Amino acid sequence: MREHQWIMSDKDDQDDDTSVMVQTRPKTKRPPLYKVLLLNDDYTPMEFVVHVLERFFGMTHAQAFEIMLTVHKKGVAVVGVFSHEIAETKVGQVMDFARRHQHPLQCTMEREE
Ligand code: TYC
Repeated sequence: MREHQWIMSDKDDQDDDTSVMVQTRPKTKRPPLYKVLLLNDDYTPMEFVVHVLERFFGMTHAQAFEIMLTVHKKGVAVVGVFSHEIAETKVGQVMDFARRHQHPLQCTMEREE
């Protein structure tokens, strides 16, 4: 139904002005999604990153290890895609957990195209 369009005919227009009322699209726009990104650094232990991915992103040990290695080699990886509120919560949880353990691990979010 996203492509549906209509133009209200004059006889259905209740007010007495002469403007043309045009509804171009039904209002069904989905909210934007946000990628949560994990960044590499030289100091955070690999096992800590694996633990973060298991704990906050529900990954298995094998999945977490694979993503951790991708970040280690490429510098950054998407670890999940969420609504704005959930993405903010995940970033906060990771940053807080890393800070409490005195690791410089960085986690950010980015709006999806
Ligand atoms: N590069 C880190 C090391 O060699 C490991 C690491 C991986 C750090 C992923 C951060 O997001 C990260 N200990």
